[in-house]
Amino acid sequence: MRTDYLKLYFIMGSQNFPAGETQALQVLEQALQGGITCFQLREKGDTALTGAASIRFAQKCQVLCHRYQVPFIVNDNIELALQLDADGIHVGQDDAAVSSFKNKFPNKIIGLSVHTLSELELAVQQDVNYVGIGPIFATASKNDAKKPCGVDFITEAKRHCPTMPIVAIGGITLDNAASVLAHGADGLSVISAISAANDPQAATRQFHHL
Ligand code: 3NM
Repeated sequence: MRTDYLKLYFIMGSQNFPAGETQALQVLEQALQGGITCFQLREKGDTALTGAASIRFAQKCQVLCHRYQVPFIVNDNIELALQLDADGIHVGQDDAAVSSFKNKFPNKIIGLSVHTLSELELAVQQDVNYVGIGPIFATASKNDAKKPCGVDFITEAKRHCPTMPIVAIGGITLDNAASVLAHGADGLSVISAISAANDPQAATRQFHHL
């Protein structure tokens, strides 16, 4: 996988927007115009779309991503990723084990969330393409987020497994993003810094000028 895909990795689902799906698609297009380098559809939680509506929404996101030549990654939902022939799949520690689906995604991007050095070592053994490390800072975007690990953990993780690409996540804003990169992250992953910005396209652009 090209590590530069991780540089500015936007994540969202319709549940992240007061006006739901319509607003989600508008913001995704603005983020693509602003220069996000990867997108993950994370349709999760009580208000998430389900069934045919969730598939239609995912397809619309995928079409937009491909128009801007940005990888379209699906969070957690193996079936949906296969059905849409997504560019990749991202799973957490409580989701399906990478070994249980890896052979179904040849030449696709596989990402795994890790929170400890031992989880990181396992990710290396499982030969995933990148790890998400977080939450770096406190976040309101994930109900069951763990305690923030701080930027120093990124440096520790990079020292421990220098070849594994790391995308940092959790509470990342324009104000703290430079420090996250300075501590060794290959990329930044955000929800609210773009989804809740007054001008999502401008906010996205600003991340490229840190
Ligand atoms: N995963 P925001 S934190 C989706 O720690 C997600 O693994 C996390 O949202 C983890 O940029 C998080 O608004 C939410 O803080 C990130």
